[in-house]
Amino acid sequence: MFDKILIANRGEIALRVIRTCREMGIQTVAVHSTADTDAMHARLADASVCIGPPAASDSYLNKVAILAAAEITGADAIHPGYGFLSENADFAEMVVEHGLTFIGPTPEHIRMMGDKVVAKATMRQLGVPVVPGTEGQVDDEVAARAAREIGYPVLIKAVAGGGGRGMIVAQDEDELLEGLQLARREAQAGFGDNRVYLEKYLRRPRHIEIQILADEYGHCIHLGERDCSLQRRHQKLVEEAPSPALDDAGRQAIGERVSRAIGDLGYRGVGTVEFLYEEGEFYFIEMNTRLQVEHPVTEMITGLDLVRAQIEVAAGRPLGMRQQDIRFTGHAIECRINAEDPRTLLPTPGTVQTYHAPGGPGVRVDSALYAGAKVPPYYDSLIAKLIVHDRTREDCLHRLQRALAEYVIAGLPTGIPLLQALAEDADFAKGNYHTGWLTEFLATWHPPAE
Ligand code: MV4
Repeated sequence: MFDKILIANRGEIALRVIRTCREMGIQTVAVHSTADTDAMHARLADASVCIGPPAASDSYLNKVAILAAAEITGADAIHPGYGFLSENADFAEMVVEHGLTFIGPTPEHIRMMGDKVVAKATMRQLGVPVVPGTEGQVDDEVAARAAREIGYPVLIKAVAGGGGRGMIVAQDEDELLEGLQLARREAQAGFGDNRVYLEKYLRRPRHIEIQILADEYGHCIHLGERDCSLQRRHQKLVEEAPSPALDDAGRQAIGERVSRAIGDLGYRGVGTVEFLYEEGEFYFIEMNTRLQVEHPVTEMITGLDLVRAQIEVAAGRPLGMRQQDIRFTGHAIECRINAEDPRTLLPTPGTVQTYHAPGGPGVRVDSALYAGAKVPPYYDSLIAKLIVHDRTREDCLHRLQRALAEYVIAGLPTGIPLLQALAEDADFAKGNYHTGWLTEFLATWHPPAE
């Protein structure tokens, strides 16, 4: 097992990793920018190294500075958290070349899943259902022919895109030809790669993702799904497990397909296989090769520690459990608390004046906040995750309402009022929502007066 792990991240996820390392008896090294000198992750780690100025490109994305920090402190592995360098195959490669372990999949698997077209073709060959569409990039003529076959509306996607960037819907051939031009221009400007492909456009899908865990000996298990349909501009706001749209048989069917495919790939680590789900059908869209923000909902219903599992398989240990050992218990919901205006999505950085986190049965808070903490303007606006667990979805919602009402974060505006409105919404209570639902909700919602 590793003696010392460097965490190449900040905020709540850096704390999350430090906590598991401490339980495993592994020393931790934090890295921080000059804006994060007093940040909780830098204080909580056994050692901490300043790696550069505030801008992420100079600090948390600075590969050389992070490797130097690992070298100086004698770390033997690097945990990338999520975001930043977590899905950067070049960084993973550099880590390995320096004789360290990257706590994640191999650079080859990261690279494979980073190319959305390769990812989709690979998954299709492995028997995972994908959205009908073109095999790869298309010119105008091939696109027009393919679109007639697929049926309009179609969606134009950038090969190098992902996360919803660079997608254009076309209702007919005129819109298609126009959209292809625009999509190529945007893809070239955004990703330096103008290739685009087509898919059948699903109008009101849910976003359901399957959590997998694999060791390097070809064993792979699934840990059920998370329903992440409550998002806006591709920013998830609420995630839950199990999905209100799935039953046990449906879960088992897709879970087995996915875990067989990922096992066949020889993938090692945790991963998330993302699907659109509409009218009882799953359609693969992407695979994330990192630990995700919403991993705690899976931890709550399985009782597992996914960071511990990541560290163990990265150290070359075989999985300590089989699929039949996994039991799903109760229901979990995660709310992302952002320091941003929920209407404009503009960040609202500042200093936390008063802080009181909820607690009690079935309540978990993952956050690096404290009274007096500064929320710098340079990074993601996620400042806390509130996760609640209870026996049924209905009880879980009541617990969520109770916990949100307890939460005090004074000094800067947060998304808590919006989350309270969602937790009391009748459609949400029924589980009746899809990926367009939150945008529709926000069109009529107004923040309560102070
Ligand atoms: C789609 C789609 C409809 N049809 N693909 C957005 C993020 C990217 N990973 C895939 N996305 C979508 N792909 C087809 N063929 C609708 C979306 C989409 C979406 C997906 C998941 C969660 C939220 C979303 C919000 C808008 C659009």
